[in-house]
Amino acid sequence: MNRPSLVFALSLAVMAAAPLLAACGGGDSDRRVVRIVQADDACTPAVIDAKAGEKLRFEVKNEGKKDHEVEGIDGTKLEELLVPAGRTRKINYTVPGEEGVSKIKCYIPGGSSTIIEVRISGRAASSGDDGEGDGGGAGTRITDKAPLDTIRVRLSDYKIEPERPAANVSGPIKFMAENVSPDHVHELAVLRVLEDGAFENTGEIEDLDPGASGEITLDLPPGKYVLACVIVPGEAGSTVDHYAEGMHTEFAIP
Ligand SMILES: [Cu+2]
Repeated sequence: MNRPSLVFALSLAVMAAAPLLAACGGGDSDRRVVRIVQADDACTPAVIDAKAGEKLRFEVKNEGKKDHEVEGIDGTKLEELLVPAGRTRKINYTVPGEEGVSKIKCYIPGGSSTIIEVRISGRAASSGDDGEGDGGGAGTRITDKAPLDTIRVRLSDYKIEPERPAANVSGPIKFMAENVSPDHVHELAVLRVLEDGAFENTGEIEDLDPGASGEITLDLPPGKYVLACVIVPGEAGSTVDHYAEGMHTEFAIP
């Protein structure tokens, strides 16, 4: 997976571009711009070197034909960001203050994925903290409206079983997921199937430990959906791709 020469070349490209981009960045001018390019088979770079406490601005360019997402995993505080095919979106990220590795998952829901490692070294000479990212994101159908229907979903190794294959109505639907696995973390992603077959990730109950439960209410229009666990190798201690192992099932909103 590691291709040092490619990563090095991309790092040079980022360094060359940073001053130009920073010059018109207004309040974000103190952030180092890091470009992430999404293709339908993988994202690059696979490794980003950063200083502890450094302020970054990811410019995520989707050069593929399918919608992609990026999100922090295993404790990385980077909210989900949906990048539609052909678009570029930006999100700010402040590197943790200690040495180590932060992981960012770059993926097509139900498709290819890349775990990008942010390798953190030393300390950056920086001051202040303007908080987390400013990007929009996936999961924008999360609502606090009162649910009109509730669906219980059982997560196991490696199956995803809703109590019914469809909701009774459209609108705010509450999903209650229980991970009955004795030893694996699972999650529930509610993916809306778009006309071209791509997925919109409407919301997720993330990283449920063995035996844990969680819930989320999503305001869902009628249509075809897929309930899935999108944990990939390298995420949450997993060595397998949960979607590929069978953790997806069709669901419908009437
Ligand atoms: Cu899973």
